[in-house]
Amino acid sequence: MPEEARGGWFQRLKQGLSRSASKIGQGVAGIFAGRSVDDASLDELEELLISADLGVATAAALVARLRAMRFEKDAGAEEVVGALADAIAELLAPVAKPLAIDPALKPHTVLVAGVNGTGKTTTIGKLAAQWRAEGKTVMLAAGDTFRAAAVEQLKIWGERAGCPVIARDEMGADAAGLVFDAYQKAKAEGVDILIVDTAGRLQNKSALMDELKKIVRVMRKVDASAPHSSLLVLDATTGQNAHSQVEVFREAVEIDGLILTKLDSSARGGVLVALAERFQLPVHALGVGEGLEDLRPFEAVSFARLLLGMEA
Ligand SMILES: Nc1nc2c(ncn2[C@@H]2O[C@H](COP(=O)(O)OP(=O)(O)O)[C@@H](O)[C@H]2O)c(=O)[nH]1
Ligand SMILES: [Mg+2]
Repeated sequence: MPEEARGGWFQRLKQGLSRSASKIGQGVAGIFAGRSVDDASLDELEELLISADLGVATAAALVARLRAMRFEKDAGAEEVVGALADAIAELLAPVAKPLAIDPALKPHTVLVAGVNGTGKTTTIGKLAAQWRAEGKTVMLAAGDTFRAAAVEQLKIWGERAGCPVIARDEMGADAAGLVFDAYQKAKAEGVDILIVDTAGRLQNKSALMDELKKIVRVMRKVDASAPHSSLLVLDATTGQNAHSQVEVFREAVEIDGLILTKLDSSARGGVLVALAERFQLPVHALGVGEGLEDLRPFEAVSFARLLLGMEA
């Protein structure tokens, strides 16, 4: 990756995490100013982490790690932040896994689920563009059939990325039927990757979940192991509601990885740490903007450091 592109990426991530970073950074500085690292100060640190979206269980687990460490008598905020960054990076490392595509599958199918507005369609566009740049053939299925704008948006991304978009013109068309047709077509054409966009409206949860289940069922008629990747897209500015989104979608689909978006805009980065600790689902990538290049693999160490206001 060119240094400039890296710089741009980290700059945007850093900017997006700056609210969390200053909250935690200043909080730690305040707690440990002129005080030693002891039970009372670590209790305060635990409270601070909870208030920074890390959640009760995750904050307790992280602080337990620090309690087990021996800090020097004169250790201050800097040592605590360093130790905390290490503990967070260690917690995040097992979930930092890029999305793996099986080249033997033609197509490898990727189902993309999530609440409306979290960034599913945008993420699909970015993934398609990246895979196209690697020389893979990609097809998109416009499974969000309820809004004309959603189909249009996917078509625009398809054009940008250079891949066909399978869509139906009538609104409210049967999404599962469309996905089935797209899958057959992708298979017949030997396409490398089929990405399936889905609807995410939550006003009728059971209808939404039924539709997702139906999409999975028809995909399994083509290949019993499909969908080969089921991604849940979460908006990182959401906060604690992300937890219930994971739970709700997992009832319908076997989610096997997360993508977090909007890490460039006042993201609640602590939520990602809490999700990692609680669900241990792979975090494949982070979105830091609306452009084709703004999706990158998730890196545990740099994320932990930026979250605490340290240099990446
Ligand atoms: N700042 C920012 N905006 C994003 C990101 N990803 C998506 N968006 C924007 O969020 C809005 C909803 O995205 P969309 O892909 O339509 O969400 P969907 O309803 O889940 O398909 C759009 O305005 C996108 O441009 C991101 O990583 N950063
Ligand atoms: Mg969409």
